[in-house]
Amino acid sequence: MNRREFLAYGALGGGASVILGAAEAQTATRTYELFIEPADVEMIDGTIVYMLLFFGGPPGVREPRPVLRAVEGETVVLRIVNNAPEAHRFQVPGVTGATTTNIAPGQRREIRFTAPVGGTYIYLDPLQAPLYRLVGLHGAFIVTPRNGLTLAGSPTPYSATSQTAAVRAVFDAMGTMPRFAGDKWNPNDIARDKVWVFSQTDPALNKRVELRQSVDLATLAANFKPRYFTINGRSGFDLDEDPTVRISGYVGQPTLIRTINTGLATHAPHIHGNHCFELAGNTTAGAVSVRSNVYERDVWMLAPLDRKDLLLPFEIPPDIPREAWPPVQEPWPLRYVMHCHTEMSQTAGGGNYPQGALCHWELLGPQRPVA
Ligand SMILES: [Cu+2]
Repeated sequence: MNRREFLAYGALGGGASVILGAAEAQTATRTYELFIEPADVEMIDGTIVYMLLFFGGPPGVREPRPVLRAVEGETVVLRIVNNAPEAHRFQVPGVTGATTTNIAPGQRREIRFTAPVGGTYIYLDPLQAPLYRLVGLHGAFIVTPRNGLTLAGSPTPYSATSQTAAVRAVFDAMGTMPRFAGDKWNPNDIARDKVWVFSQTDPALNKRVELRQSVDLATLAANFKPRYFTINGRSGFDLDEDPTVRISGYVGQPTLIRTINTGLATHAPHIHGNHCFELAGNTTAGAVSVRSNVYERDVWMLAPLDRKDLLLPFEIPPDIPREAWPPVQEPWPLRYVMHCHTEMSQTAGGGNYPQGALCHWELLGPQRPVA
């Protein structure tokens, strides 16, 4: 082990969702460096937990759990260095070529693969699954479509070849129908494209890995007792102002939320104030599955390794009577909770509520100010 990084709570996740790889236009390649390393991570209650994390980003950048982004068809070059004391692997499930064999301690590996169709993917260490993924070796891989426009010209997060009529109808409705007056979804506005990686941590399991004790994979799930439930590595009060998680905007600014569950517990996120449109999920083989029937979700199920993309429409909250809109006595912004209906996930350290996986979104005003 070269060294062990200490991650104070405030240092986690900031800005990670805006990292773009070093794009070389002529060759259409995108290069990232990933370092697999131990870290001492401070949880919301001050407890220090041993984790194994991916650090990195474009060459020279070093963020914990970086969000990797690429455009469909680009060649993605990953330079992976294992600075952990045991062997690890890298994989993007469902993406051809995005996998390594064992990388021994101190070794580096370079892989190249073609970015698949637009959508949300997970990268992780598949070795001794689910062990190393639970101990922290996971992250999000986001692919932007080369052509994401609908037939009517509305931008979407999905490649024209994988769009469904139902998903096209949602994006064509934004900014067009009275119910969704305002803007189209904007793929170039990073504030309208959120990545929420839900994960769970059992410090006792991490401790066993730190001490290099054996873990019985057959009984791991039965013995897994998560005490921390995080989104992008944070929980509770620390999520309140996390720029990668917080959603803020005016009525008429639809926002994509890419939700991922890298843990072992099933989540059931619930957003108050608006219903979300469930746009896409994943097949069991890991491919992107764009929905042919788009449901309005109050709560959506997020099983282990699920990825689900939801569109928060930023419509006028339907529980406010139109005669009372816009409110004059309520101060702006109007804030609505996002919590998870798997109740234990709302706690930290064995019961501290509400210090788990919950946050809010906010309406800054009835419409975007004219620039
Ligand atoms: Cu609820």
